[in-house]
Amino acid sequence: MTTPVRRELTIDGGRLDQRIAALAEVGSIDGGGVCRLALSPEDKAGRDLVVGWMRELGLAVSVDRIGNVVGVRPGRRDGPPVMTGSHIDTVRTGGRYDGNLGVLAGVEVIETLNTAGIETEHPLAVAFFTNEEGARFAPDMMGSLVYVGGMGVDEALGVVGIDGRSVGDCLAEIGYAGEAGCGAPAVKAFVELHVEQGPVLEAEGVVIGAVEGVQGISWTEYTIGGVSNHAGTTPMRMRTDAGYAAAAIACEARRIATEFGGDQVATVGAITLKPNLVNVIANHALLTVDVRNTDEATLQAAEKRMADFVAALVRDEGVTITSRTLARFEPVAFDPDLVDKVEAIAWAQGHSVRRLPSGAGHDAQMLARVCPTAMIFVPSVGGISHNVREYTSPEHLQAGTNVLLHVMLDLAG
Ligand code: HGY
Ligand code: MN
Ligand code: MN
Repeated sequence: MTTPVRRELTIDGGRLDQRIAALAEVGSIDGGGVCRLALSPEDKAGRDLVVGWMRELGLAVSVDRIGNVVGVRPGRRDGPPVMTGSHIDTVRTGGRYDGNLGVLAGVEVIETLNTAGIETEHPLAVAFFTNEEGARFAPDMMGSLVYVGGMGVDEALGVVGIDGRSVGDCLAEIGYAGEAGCGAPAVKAFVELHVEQGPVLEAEGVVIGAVEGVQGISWTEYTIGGVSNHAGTTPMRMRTDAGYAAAAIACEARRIATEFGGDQVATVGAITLKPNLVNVIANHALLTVDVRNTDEATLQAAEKRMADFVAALVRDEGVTITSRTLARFEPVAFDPDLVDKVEAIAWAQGHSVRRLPSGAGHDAQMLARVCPTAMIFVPSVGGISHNVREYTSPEHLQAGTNVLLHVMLDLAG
């Protein structure tokens, strides 16, 4: 069957690329990547740039108490907008597309409609949510979680990050401690465009991902206490080695993923030792474990396996270990009708399309709690992300943004 490619409104890919490049200049790091940790001066500069574009396009911009920014374009009638968006904060070694594409594609959709003089029945909105990454302040998707009422705004403002500063202080410092209550405006539907950040679409030569949901996420921080001692004189039987315990947990995380197989992933991304010296047995370790699975029961089994391992480590090594949950979100399924719509519109535009779950967390998984929500993926070259080498071709950026345009038009009437 030939695919019906309709003559239809298309976005301006060059303009989108220019905005992506301009935003990537803010907090740019070697290799073409970006470092704009949430609520940093670089995050502020990025926010100011995007808010400027929103205002130039005539959007009514509001900032809420956790710093979420929403730009609304009126429709023929009032009421909840059809919203798109994502995040512009990045990890320390971020790429220029993670989150940024979703926000700038939304801006491009608005400019395309303005230029074409198209008015929609329902209002449209473009948002960027505070601290999606969670790399500096846990949990991730913090701003959108507060937006949907999953976390109290005062609780979020009180969170202290990895550098000892609070969300509230840093938000005020960058001038984005807004007045608007969180969760306004209510949303009619939410569609987020994002790079896949994994290898699936590229491996299959597919251009558009109709994302069916997001896997469950579990982040735990372990604080390990040992006894510092001389690396040369202390017999092995007399050691209480926090460094060994941290390494053992990292190896168990890998064993769990290997033995569970399937979608199970496990990562120890951060380890710090004290006194962190070549000839001193560590008396302190701080590490994080990130485990994820598309299935909640399996994710819980992985968590229990790790908890049992840690208990045995305390018994056998004599170390003390305390744990703190940094983030815990169950798997989320997106709205089936909206996923169908994404798939149908991608197909009608002549793109190859396949359904898949998201391995990464996204703001959409939070908006799914309050309105029909879906995501559109475009391929990541080499499946690389959270890495300066993150790359998606201009053709694929354009394809994804055109699908977003028409999904939003379809929803907004
Ligand atoms: O961790 C994640 O999946 C997302 O990048 N915050
Ligand atoms: Mn992201
Ligand atoms: Mn990310």
